[in-house]
Amino acid sequence: MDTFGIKATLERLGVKAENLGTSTGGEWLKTSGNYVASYSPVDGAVIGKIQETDQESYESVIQKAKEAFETWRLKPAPQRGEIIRQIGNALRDAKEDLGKLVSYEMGKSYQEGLGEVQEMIDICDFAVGLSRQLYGLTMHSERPGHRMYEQWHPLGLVGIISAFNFPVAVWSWNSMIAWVCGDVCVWKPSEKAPLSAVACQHIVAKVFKENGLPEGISNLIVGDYRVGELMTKDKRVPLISATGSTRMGKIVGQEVAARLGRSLLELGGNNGIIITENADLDIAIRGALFGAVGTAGQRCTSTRRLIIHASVYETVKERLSSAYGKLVIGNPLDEKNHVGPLIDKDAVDMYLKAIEKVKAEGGKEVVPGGVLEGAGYESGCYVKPCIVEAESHYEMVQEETFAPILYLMKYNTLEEAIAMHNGVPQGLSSAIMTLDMREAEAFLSAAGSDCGIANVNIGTSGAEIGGAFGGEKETGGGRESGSDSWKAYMRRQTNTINYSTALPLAQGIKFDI
Ligand code: UN1
Repeated sequence: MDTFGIKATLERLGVKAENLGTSTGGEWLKTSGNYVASYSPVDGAVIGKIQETDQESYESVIQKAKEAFETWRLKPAPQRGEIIRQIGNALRDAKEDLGKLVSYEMGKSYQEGLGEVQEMIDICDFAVGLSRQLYGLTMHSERPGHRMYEQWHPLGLVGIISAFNFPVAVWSWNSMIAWVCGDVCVWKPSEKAPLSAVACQHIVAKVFKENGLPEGISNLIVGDYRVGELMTKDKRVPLISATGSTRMGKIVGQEVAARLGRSLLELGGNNGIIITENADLDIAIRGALFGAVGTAGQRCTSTRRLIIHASVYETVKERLSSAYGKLVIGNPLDEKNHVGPLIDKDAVDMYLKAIEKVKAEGGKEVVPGGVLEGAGYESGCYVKPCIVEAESHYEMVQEETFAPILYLMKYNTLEEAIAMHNGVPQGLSSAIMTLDMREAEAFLSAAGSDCGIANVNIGTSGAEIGGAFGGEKETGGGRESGSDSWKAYMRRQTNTINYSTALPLAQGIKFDI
């Protein structure tokens, strides 16, 4: 089916009916792997097939990447930044097409597909500036005639494991930063959205080629966890940056730790908003609505819990229910629709089971869920965003269900609200809705939110790339994207230089013969 001109889009992006999935840049390797289909949750159609990476082709990729690192690491960082500037421009040219493919392969609205590509463009701009700002400190030596400073050197091969929900942006946060840092990247995208990765690889490979750069700076490998495992267990890959479920992160983290490699983990969230009696309710409702139903609840920053002051609880419940009543669910490429499908039928099953379980635990459906059927919903992946009144200790409320299920809870004191808010295993994003300065500052204080992201009067999702992105506890502790997250992609070297004619030892130690 040619939904909204998707055929022409695929052609322009170089995505075919059958694609190789293993690439070192402009070169694509044939493997002994199976061809696996990528289905669109929008209409259930096969978008294209892709051949999985095998052990042998993985080895070729790693060899090429190692060779490329030898030259790429010596290119001055601002010159590496110039390449990223060109990639940013290539992404600007491809924005509509890539946004549409992301929307079609993943199921998010076209607006959000465009937003995802914009996030890639933004990180390119950030990385270009960063390429002249990879600063180290200078220190005062305790020894006369000595100088101390630190340098940041490229680390080597960076393995990137990304999830289906942001199939391209999260890769770009990692790769653009890693590239200006002088690293080379090996990307294993989600097996649920591999064609968006193929399109990205074509875009960046062209820029590297036009600049006469070698194969191996941008590499792609495709497959399920077994392909990821080749990388996580591989000593030649000093850093693995993995985004996805806490379950996956625990496995990856342990495999990488077993070889004392570095991992950067950005895992599940169970993000809450506290709505106090001093909230601007217009903003609170809009923030909660987008946070809960945007991307059909499939962002790691999606709002899953509302912790509402008793005095405004009923009003929030009513206003939110009425807003849910106006949501239009359907083909995400059609801009009149607010909510698209879940990624696949397994996700639909998990959504249904979560609703059943929370009801069994005592949860009360305020806006009932369910799977949509009939014309336009043939893929079987469209579900109704739902709202459930629940209690913080319920097992389901403690878990991240990657679907549009929103739990409402009531509180009386801010202390109680913060305790409830922090009383889950995850710690990614959080928000408070209040016009009271004391409440806002208490939420942001050391005794407030325990998350990596804490907002005031905006929702939990939709972070800008300029900040460090990630969270605590079972969210994994890693930080990607802006601020000084780049440090994870480099190795720090402390240098002490003696320009005197003596050789004094540190700590005043005497050692004369
Ligand atoms: C994710 O869901 O893994 O903050 C990333 C946001 C987006 C990124 C989400 N900028 O919602």
